Order: sequence, then C-alpha cells, then structure tokens
Amino acid sequence: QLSPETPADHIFRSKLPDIPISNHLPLHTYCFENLPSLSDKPCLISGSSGKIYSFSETHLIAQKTAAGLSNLGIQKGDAIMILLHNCAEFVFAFMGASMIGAVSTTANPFYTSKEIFKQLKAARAKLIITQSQYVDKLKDTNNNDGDENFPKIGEDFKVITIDDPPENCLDFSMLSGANENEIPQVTIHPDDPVALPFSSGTTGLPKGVVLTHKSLITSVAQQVDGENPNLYLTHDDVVLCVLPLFHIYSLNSVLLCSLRAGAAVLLMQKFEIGTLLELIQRHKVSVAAVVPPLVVLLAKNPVVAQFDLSSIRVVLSGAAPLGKELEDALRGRVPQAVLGQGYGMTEAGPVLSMCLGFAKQPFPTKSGSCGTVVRNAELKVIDPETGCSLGYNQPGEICIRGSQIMKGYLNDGVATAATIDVEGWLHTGDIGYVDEDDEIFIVDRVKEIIKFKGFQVPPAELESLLISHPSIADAAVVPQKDEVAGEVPVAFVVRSNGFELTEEAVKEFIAKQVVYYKRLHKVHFVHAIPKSPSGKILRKDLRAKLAAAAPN
Ligand code: 4UU
Repeated sequence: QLSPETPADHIFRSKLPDIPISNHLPLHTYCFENLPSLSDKPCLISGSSGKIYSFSETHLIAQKTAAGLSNLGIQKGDAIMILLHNCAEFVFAFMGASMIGAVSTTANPFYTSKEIFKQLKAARAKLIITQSQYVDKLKDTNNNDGDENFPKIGEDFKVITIDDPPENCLDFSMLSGANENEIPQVTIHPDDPVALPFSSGTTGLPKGVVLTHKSLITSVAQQVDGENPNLYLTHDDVVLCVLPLFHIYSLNSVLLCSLRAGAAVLLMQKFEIGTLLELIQRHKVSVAAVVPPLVVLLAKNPVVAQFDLSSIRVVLSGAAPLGKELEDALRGRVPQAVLGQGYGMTEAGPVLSMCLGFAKQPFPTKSGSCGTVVRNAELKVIDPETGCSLGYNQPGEICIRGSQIMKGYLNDGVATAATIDVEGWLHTGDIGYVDEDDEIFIVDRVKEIIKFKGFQVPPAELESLLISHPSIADAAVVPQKDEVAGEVPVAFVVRSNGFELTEEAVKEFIAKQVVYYKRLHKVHFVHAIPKSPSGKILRKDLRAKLAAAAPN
C-alpha cells in the first residue's frame, strides 16, 4: 500500500502491445518451434568455408551433440565452457547443452590462461570446447600458482577441439557423431539456467550471470515475436554474425533471434574489413548487427565504396554509444537501410530497448536514440540520489523489470541484491532519459565499467592485478575517451616507498595477464588515490582529471 506522500512510479512501456510469450518451453524447443516449415532453409552459413547447414541439419547436429555431451558424463545442471570464435560448432554446442539441461558459459578464446581459469573455476565447468591452438593455455602448469587442487585437463575437466585434437583432448566428432536417439530424458524447468555469461555489472569483478530458459525466451520473443515484431526478421533474411557469439549481444540478438525467426546466420570467424565486405556482397546480407567501431569503419573506410551493400536493409548497433554524427555518416553508405540501436546489458537478458524503426510496421525514430523499451517489460528512470522515479526528459539511472532479466549472479547473493531490488527492478548503472516520443537516450554511466569497442573492461580486475605488484602501493583504473575504441583503460598508480617503477613496466606487467583489450593505455604516477571516507575510489575525480588534461 502506497502512502499518500509516495508518488507512484513513472513507468515507461513499449508502444507495441504486450504479447503472449511461450516462456514455459525449454529454449531449444522454442528456438526450433518452427522447424517443420523451415527444414531445408539455410540456417547457418560458414563465412570461411561457404558450408551451409539447413535448419533440420542444424537441429539434428545439435541433438547429436546433446547425446555426445551426455555420453561424456555431462548431466542436467552441469556447465560446459564454449571457448570458440564464431563457428557452427558453437551453435551445436550451445543448443546441444540446452537439450540436456546443461548450461553454457561462453568465454573469449583470446583470454589469457589466468582469465580462462578464473571463469572455468567459478562456473565449475566440466568440459571445454575450443580450438587446438588454445589448448596450451588450458594446461595447469601455466597458472596453478603452486595450487595442487588446480583443475587439470583429463582429470577435472575434458577438452574437445573442433580441429585435430592435441594430446589428452577429444575430437568434436565425439559429440556431433553421437546417436541422437540417446539423448537422456530430462525435465527442464523455465527457471533452470541455460547460459552463464560473465559480467562485472555495476561494480567489482566479473561474475557469472545466470540466464534461464525463461529469461532468454522472453528476451528473444520481445524482439522477434508477435504480429508486429520489434525486430522484424523474415525467412529471407541473412543476418551478419561478425560480433562474437561469446558475448550476449550476438548470442541473443543475432543467433537466437534468427533461429526463432527462421533467418539465416552468416558466421564470420574473425573480423577483417575486406572479407566482411566481400561476404556481405556475396551472401546478400540483409541485417547487420554491429558495434560503433564497426560503424566507424563502414562509414569512413574508402574501401567500402568498392562493394555492393545494397542488400542491407537493417543496421543494428549496440553495446556502446553511437553518436548522431556517426549514424548520419553511415547513412551515406547504406541509404536504403534503416539504422538504429539496441541497448543491452548482460544482466538484463540482455535487451532493454530496441529501435522501433526495425518493426514490421515501423515507427519514425531519431538518430542517437537507443530505441524504445521492449514489450512485456517495464522501464523507469530514477534519481540516483533519492531513488524517486522521474518523468519524460529527466536524466537518471535506468531500471528495467520483466521476465527476461537474469535470475541473479552465480553464488553471489550480495551482488544480486545490490543489482535487483526487492520489487524486481534491475538497476543498470546507466544514466539516460526517455523523450516525449518514448525514445531512450543514454548520456552517462554511474557504474565502474570501461567499454573498449563494446567489450567489458572491469576496473576492479585491473586494480587487483596492479596491487599485487610488489612495487605498487595503491591503484585506480578509469576510462579515458578514445576516438577508435570509445574508451580505453588508464591507471593511476601509487608507487611503494622507495621503489623505481616505469610506466612501461606497469603496462607490461598487466599486458602479460589480460586479453588485449584490457591493456593499460597510460599510467599516471600519483602520491595518493582520491577516496571517499568509506574508502571508495572517487572515480569521478580521476575521470575529471583526465578530461581536464586531454588536449582538445
Ligand atoms: C550506449 O553491451 C551489452 C549488450 C548489448 C546489446 C545486446 C543486445 C546491444 C544490443 C542488443 O540487441 O552488454 P554488456 O553487459 O557487455 O554491457 C552493458 C553496458 C550497458 O549497461 C551500457 O553501459 O553497455 C552499455 N551499452 C550501451 N551504451 C550497451 N548498449 C548501449 C547503447 N548505447 N546502445
């Protein structure tokens, strides 16, 4: 019961009506629900080999993979790690795991040994699917720090490679060659986990984000289901999958949405501008999911003019801010296409809002906007100080509520409670406003996260590495604006008394331990890190210091 003084929350909704969502189903059943009408249609297209898997082949190999995982001892509730670039095996493994009630934790194959093991241990993954070139990183001798209980290949986890398996590893055909009639009977509950991506959320270290069958189905349905889908995909579409499937954006909005809607997915193993353009032209890509750095290339690189991009009808950008100028510059290159953004966050399942220009019956939209809140969900904007909800055009912290959001962080009730409040609102740590046309504009961030080309760089992770250095007494890492990457991590470091330490040495120390996009771009030596009385790093002050020093 609200007291008379408490104003009701101002809640923003989609302009599209709510729809019935089949989120009682298991994810694979939902994604392949239209299989009978799709069977011979192309589902997966390998960009490198040109090989095409139809919907029925994709479904069958996923079923075989499910049986194969089960033969290797993977049971309902177990986690497997998918450590792959985009490829068909990624899809077979993810859908196969879903079919036996297992959970996939996805990770970047470029991660260092240290980063992989942190996630492997936290997720308790029993099996890793990767390429032979990454197996060296999975050998415990790289990283055990003298710990005898450190997970070992063959003993604590199995490794499967999609190419020739090195010693102690198995070939992917062990999975994809299994008998699909041997899939164990499992009962999957809508609240059972199916995906476990890692994200640092609004603060701290990366944490496992528990996404259930219900969350992912709800999110996919919010995008592509209904008479007037928000993201209208047809059986004739070819959807570009160049963004990595280990990140939730591509996994959800490219792969799962395309499977559900019956569109073909063009898988690109690695990014290279010439190959990308060539593939778009050859396969007549109609929907391109991109990130702002890719928009920069498409808008500005002269080589683009040599290719025929006239097949593109939709460009969806997300994962980082896309400025109005850049969006307008891209328009010159693909004048026939609708350009717009999606706004997502791993914990939110992930899509909060999507451009309504992508709908079957589209609405007019403005460049620079991140779209309108998805249907079957509620969004509010709150004053970060008071928590009171705000109306149109007033910037505040964006919060979202609905069946699509995560169940919580894995084994971390404290972090979960700090992110999802008792009323079920997920607090994003993003500052934005909703304009009078219900379009969302993100203007700032109150959370720590740094985004390098849309990839997460958690400052707390770099700070803990820095502090482990014997000559470093204290450290803080903050984002610095960057033309190419959007943001790059920059460190403020306090040297321990009497120690010599160069910027190069600090950069090198970090570079050895992290994936390339978490490397420090600059180190500032200072006498003290500004902190609040409670000991929290005053990141705003450090960011302001950088902004003041930046040449303009
Ligand atoms: C400004 O980036 C993502 C997910 C992105 C996504 C997913 C499905 C985009 C479109 C889509 O269809 O997840 P994370 O967890 O890596 O990062 C989340 C954070 C957000 O909280 C916000 O700060 O990334 C930032 N972000 C954006 N910022 C995400 N999208 C946008 C955007 N504009 N469009």
